Amino acid sequence: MSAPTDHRDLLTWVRQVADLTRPDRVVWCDGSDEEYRRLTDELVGTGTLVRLNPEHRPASFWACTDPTDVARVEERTFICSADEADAGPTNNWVAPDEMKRAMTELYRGAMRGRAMYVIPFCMGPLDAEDPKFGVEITDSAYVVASMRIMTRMGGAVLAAMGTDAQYVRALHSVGMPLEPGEADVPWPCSRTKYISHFPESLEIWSYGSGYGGNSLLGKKCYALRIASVLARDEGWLAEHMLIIKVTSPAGQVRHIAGAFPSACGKTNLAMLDPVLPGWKVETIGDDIAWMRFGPDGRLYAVNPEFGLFGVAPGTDWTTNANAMRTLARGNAIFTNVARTDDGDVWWEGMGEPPAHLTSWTGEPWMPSAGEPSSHPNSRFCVPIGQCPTLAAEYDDPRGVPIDAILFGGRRRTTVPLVAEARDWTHGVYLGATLSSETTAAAAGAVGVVRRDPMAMLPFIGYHAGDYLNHWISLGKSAPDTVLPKIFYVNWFRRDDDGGFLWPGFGENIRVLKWIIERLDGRGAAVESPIGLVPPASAIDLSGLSLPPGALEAALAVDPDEWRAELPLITEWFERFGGKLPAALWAELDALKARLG
Ligand code: SAT
Ligand code: MN
Repeated sequence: MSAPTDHRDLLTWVRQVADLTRPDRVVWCDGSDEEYRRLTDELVGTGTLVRLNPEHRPASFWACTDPTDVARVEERTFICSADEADAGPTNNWVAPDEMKRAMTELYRGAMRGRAMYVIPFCMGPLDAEDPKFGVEITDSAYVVASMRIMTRMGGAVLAAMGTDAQYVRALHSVGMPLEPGEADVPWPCSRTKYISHFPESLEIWSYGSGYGGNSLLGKKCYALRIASVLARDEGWLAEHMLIIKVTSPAGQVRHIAGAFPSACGKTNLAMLDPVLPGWKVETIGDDIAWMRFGPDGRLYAVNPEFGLFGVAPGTDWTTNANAMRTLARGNAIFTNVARTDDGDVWWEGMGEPPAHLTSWTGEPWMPSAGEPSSHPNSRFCVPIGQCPTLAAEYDDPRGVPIDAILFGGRRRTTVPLVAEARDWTHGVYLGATLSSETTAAAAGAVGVVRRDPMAMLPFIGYHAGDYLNHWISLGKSAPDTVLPKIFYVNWFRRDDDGGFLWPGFGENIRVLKWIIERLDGRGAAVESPIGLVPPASAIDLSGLSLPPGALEAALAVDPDEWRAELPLITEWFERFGGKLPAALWAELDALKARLG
């Protein structure tokens, strides 16, 4: 196919990659329906996708990965800045030359026997003042089909790039060339994996994995790791945050952004179905927020993505009806969930399991099986445009003005349901010390408490100390009265028997209502050592009956539990050496003094 662009640099790069990787053919992706049909037909042919029953799941597909390729691989993720100090203590680092030398050998001939797809894409609306372009080259048609759901991609993007637009070069190979006559497997991938970022030259090199977070390079690799570096240099924020629009019964509109680690309920909160009468929550984003200061000094947020890549297990009509409605409209790719005998999907959390399923590993499965039918990090990938609660402002390149920022983690103890920061710097401190139990979204142990600053630990593309400094310094560009107010939330606190103290999901509107009352200067709050906490009477419980004392226990700030956190926070801050902002040490000292 002749190249449909006169972009010199792009043409040169595509030729260089093809010369190195030796694909059978080069395909420039136009993003059309016809192309999507062709690619998904091919993927059905190779067994990567199984077409689901259109009566249940119109135009939707089921995929199962290789059982070793199910999540992000943080151990194999590298920030290859020129200077090691710029990657900092929380990232793996290899010198860019060395990494490129090693990966060039891996890429040599890596696409033999396969097609090489060129995907022009744009993160955020194409009509933005400064559209953020990328081009992903991949040998995976699954990646092309998924990128079509997750990003604005294809011919219109290539046209908008003209002959010289700047773009991020994102190179991906599953690392499994095919010898002549060799049959493909449904999920090609390599045992060797690298997810490498070159922030200075705006490049991403990914090798060996087909799993979303490792292969859909517009998402975590570009929109967080590379974009966080651009944001540092250009004075904005690229964050792992959902964005919602909340309208009160009186018609007052507020916008809230919220950072939570992977698999901690961001998609559910982004589509919250409020239980309180008259309240409305609309969705703008469920995973990534790009935030810039507007001419009025306020912080405006845009969702750079075009689709949802949500955790399937636990998603159901009771927990997230709007996700279920979004999926019911079809056009979805489900990965690593179970399939029913009549061509629907099923996962844990959907109520009673059918008598028989095909599990995510492709085996027959029955409810008596000792193992879940779906992988705990199984995902649905679906266009966000199908979400019934999508806000009209979703597509607005100016974004929405953020009134409040939530930082949240998954903690069984210690952290109360909600607390308000005293000011911006204290809020940055709360974000910097955010902690959460690890989940199946990344390879490794699950349930271990780790610090996860702003839920960005695996996604900060530079030194985490510099990142926290960036947050502190942005707070100086506007008075506290126009900056978003910062809150810390924990939906996951447990009682002594291990039960959740707070019901979560649609009931979380009760917490959002208190937060909004605080924005308005109303809403009761009491001082605690860690911030302003509502008395139980300040949370609207109308229509909800909780066990006696449960809300009080969910809101409790126990000085002993917090004293036990102090050495952990100190140890965490010490990892940053001289780069931790002095203002954050001062916040820790003040907390120590308050705890006595
Ligand atoms: O796998 S992704 O990185 O895309 C999702 C997540 O872990 O947040
Ligand atoms: Mn995420």
